[in-house]
Amino acid sequence: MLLNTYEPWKFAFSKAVDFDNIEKDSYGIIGVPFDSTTSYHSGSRLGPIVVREASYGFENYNINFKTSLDTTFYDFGDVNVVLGNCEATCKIVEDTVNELLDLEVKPITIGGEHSASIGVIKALSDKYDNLTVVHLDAHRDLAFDFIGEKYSHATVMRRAHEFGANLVQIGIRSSSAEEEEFVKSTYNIQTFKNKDVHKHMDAVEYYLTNIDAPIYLSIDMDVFDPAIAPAVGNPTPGGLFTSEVEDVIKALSYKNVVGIDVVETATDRLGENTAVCAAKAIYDFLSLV
Ligand SMILES: [Mn+2]
Repeated sequence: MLLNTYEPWKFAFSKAVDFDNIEKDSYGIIGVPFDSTTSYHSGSRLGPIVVREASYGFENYNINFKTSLDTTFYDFGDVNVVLGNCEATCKIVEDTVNELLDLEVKPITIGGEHSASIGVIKALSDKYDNLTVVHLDAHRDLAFDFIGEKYSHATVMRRAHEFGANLVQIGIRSSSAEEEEFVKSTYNIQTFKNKDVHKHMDAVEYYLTNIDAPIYLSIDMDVFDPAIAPAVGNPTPGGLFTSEVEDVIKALSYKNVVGIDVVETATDRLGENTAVCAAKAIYDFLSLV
């Protein structure tokens, strides 16, 4: 082959996009290069670039799961975000995801800050009754508003809950008193804290396997321990190991997963740990479905 086909701005193994012949029931990657409400470590607007580039480190055969990545998926590029305007960006993401759903393509979103998920979850909760969001994160992201803003990386799951989604929060190890009160006042938020995962992974898998609803998987990269994935908006010690996140993805691969996102990778360095782990989560999911 004389032509160089390495295309680092598209996720590795993705199929060339031909809008007249998009395969139904496939997956579609979109990037959301946005980080305007970040409160601590900024830089996740570069997540889509570094995560795609990191995807070229993996083999087509996935030895952990004894399977090859043969699922049809596309990389549609990045949405046009409105830097400085989270609400407008969420609306653009929602409209873009609705276009994917019209094509019968399930969204895989690469952030960007976690607010990238708001528009995706809005579109999916409009389409599916009883959507359940499986949310891997160090934080609950259940604040009603954050510094006066309703559309923020810290309010994502509160908006999702308002849209009618059930929540399963996994890896939690940081929260406010108000968020804990809110969780107690509702019936449809299930919590597995970081130590629940470390000590009782079988209980987590059992719970996930018994969900009888369309599932959306949202992975904030800060769910990993900072020793594994340090370049995130809010690093928090005591996080999950790579193998634990693999187990969650494996358990969900038997279910009706209607979309996923991997957000909060905040680095400008190619080959950085966090970007590699984020790309691996997407690669593992696509290998299993
Ligand atoms: Mn978080």
